[in-house]
Amino acid sequence: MNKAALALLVHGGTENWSPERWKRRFDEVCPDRRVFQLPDAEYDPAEIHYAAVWKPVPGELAAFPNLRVIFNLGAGVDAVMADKSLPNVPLVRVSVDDLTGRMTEYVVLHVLMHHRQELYLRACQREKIWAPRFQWPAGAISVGVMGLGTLGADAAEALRRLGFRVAGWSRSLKQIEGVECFHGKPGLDAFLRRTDILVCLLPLTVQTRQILNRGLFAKLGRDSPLGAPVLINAGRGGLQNEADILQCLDDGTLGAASLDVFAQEPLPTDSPFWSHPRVILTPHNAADTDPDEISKYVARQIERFEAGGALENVVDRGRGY
Ligand code: NDP
Ligand code: OXD
Repeated sequence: MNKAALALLVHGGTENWSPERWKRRFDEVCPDRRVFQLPDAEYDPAEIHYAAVWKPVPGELAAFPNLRVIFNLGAGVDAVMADKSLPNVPLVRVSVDDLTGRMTEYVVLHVLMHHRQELYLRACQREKIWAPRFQWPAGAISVGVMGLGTLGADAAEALRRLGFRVAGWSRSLKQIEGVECFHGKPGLDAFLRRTDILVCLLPLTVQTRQILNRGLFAKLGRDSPLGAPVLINAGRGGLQNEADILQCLDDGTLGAASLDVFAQEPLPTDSPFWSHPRVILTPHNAADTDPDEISKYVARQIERFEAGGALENVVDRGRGY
């Protein structure tokens, strides 16, 4: 007999989010379960007990009267939480080593790009100029990671191993060996003061929306060999005030930025970020969700749940992440 059915609602459009690819994967990892790829599938809403989603359209999930669990196919749940009619069932997010490793690669890559003066060196190469500048050691740079959850804590550890002076900021107090931990509003200013490269891996919530703004950038450390502080944001575009970033880059409040996420994605072609000489831009691919890994993760969680076990990585709806 078939087990309870799963609905797949994937919107987004990029190659990695091909609904057909997810459908094939879920059919493989849930062979005894019917998997309906919406909106096209013929199905009875009452038989849907599980939904696996990416950027579902508000109202879509409310159509399933017997829904038991929603699985968000990424780590950040801001798009799901924006649905005012979201059914009151557990919402599970992604927290897996595969995604964490990818994000740590992105963070290390971009911290090193700025630390090792890659923008300057690439410009020299384009102009055929042989002009090495003094290169300071990693220990001369203080990196501050906003968000010390699954992703931030791992990135902080990797940066510490490379020799950077690493601090982190979170809502609740953390203890990570070799990482100076700050927390809450009272800890924010001290965290920013000692930070030369700011890495943002916060979730987008009511509390964190536009937290990356001029007021915050003005509090960052200015005494490092970098000359001016650097911003790296791989959290969400809604965390940043984009007009402030551009103005701060132009007036020297910020020296450079690596941005993976934007308020509007895809980034419109007329955005000044595309051609800004001190912006390194990536198209929201800091840490791709791998359908092979994540479909297995969801299938495992469903099996455990049906056997009476607890779901993992359930979102706290009150906190919003
Ligand atoms: P977690 O939920 O594990 O961690 C979130 C961290 O942020 C926690 O340390 C939390 O504090 C902290 N935090 C949340 N709200 C506040 C606040 N108001 N003040 C201070 N700290 C706060 O999330 P992940 O690490 O798994 O993911 C983080 C985000 O990364 C996702 O929400 C998503 O937006 C983004 N992401 C981006 C990707 C990309 O490709 N660009 C890919 C994957 C994720 P505490 O520990 O005290 O709860
Ligand atoms: C995620 C993402 O949240 O891909 O996992 O942005």
